[in-house]
Amino acid sequence: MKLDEIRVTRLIIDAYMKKLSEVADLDVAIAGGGPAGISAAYYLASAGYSVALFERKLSVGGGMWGGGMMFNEIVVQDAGKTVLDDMAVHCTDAGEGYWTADAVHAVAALLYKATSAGARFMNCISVEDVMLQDGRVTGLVIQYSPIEMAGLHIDPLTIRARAVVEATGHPVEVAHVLVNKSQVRLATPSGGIEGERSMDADRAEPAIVENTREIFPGVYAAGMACNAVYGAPRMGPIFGGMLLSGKKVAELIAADLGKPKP
Ligand code: 48F
Repeated sequence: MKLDEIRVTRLIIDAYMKKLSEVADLDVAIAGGGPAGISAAYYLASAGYSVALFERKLSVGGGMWGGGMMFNEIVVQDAGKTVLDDMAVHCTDAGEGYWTADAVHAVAALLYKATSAGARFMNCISVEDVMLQDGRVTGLVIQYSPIEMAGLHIDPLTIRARAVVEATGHPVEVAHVLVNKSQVRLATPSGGIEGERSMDADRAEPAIVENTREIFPGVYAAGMACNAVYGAPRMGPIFGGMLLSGKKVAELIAADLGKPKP
C-alpha cells in the first residue's frame, strides 16, 4: 500500500463533516468539557440520547487535569467515588471516606467512557450564544475558538437541541449570555446570577448537587456553574460534587425529555 496524502485529507474532511452534520440536531448539547460536562455526556449517551459536548479548548477535561495547584491528583469523597467506579477509574483509599486518583488517568477514563458510550466531543468550538425561541432555549450558537481568539468578523453556526447543559464552570458563560443579552429571568432568587462565594468545601459539595437544576426553560446547570448561578461557595480540588452533578443533570434531563429522538 502506497500512502496517498490527499486520501488522508479527504478521509479527515469527510469524517469530520459527517460528525458536524450529526451534531446539528441533538437531544442534548453540553457547553463546557470539564468533569461535570463529561459526566453528563457519559450518562446521557449511555441512556441512548444523542449528545454532543462543545469545548473551547483543544484539550477536554477542564480543571481536572491539574488536580490542585498543578499537583495532578484529585480527591473525591465516598459519594463521588461511585461515579469514578462507573468510569472504571482506579482510586486509592485514603481513609475516613476520602479517595485519591491520578488526575490524568481520571480524565482519560472519563473521556474514554463518554466517547465509547456515543457522546460526541467537539473541541476547539466555543459556545457564544443560545438560540432562544418562544421563551425557551432551543439550541446553541457555536464558533471555532481560533476565530473567536483572532477576533475575525465571521458569523457562527447554530445547532438545535431539546436540552442544553450549562457546564462552563466558574464563568457561567451560557447563563451570562441569557441574562445580559436577552435580559431574561433565571430560576434564582434575584432572577439573575447570584455569583460564586469563597471556599467552603463542606457546604459547597452538597450545594452543587442540590443546585443542579433547570435554570431557564431548556437550560440545565451542572458543575461549578450551579454554585455560581445560585450563590454557593467554591470547593477547590475535591471533584465528587462535579461528577455527581453531571449524573444528576442527566437524570433530570432524561425525566423531562422522555424517550430519545428517533
Ligand atoms: O472549569 P471546568 O472544569 O468546570 P466543571 O466541570 O468543574 C469545575 C472544576 O474543574 C474546578 C472546581 C472544582 O472545585 O471548581 O474548577 O464545573 O470546565 C469548564 C470547561 O468549559 C469550557 C472551559 O474551557 C472548561 O474546559 N468553557 C467555558 N466557557 C465555554 C467553554 C464556552 N463558552 N464554550 C465552550 N467551552
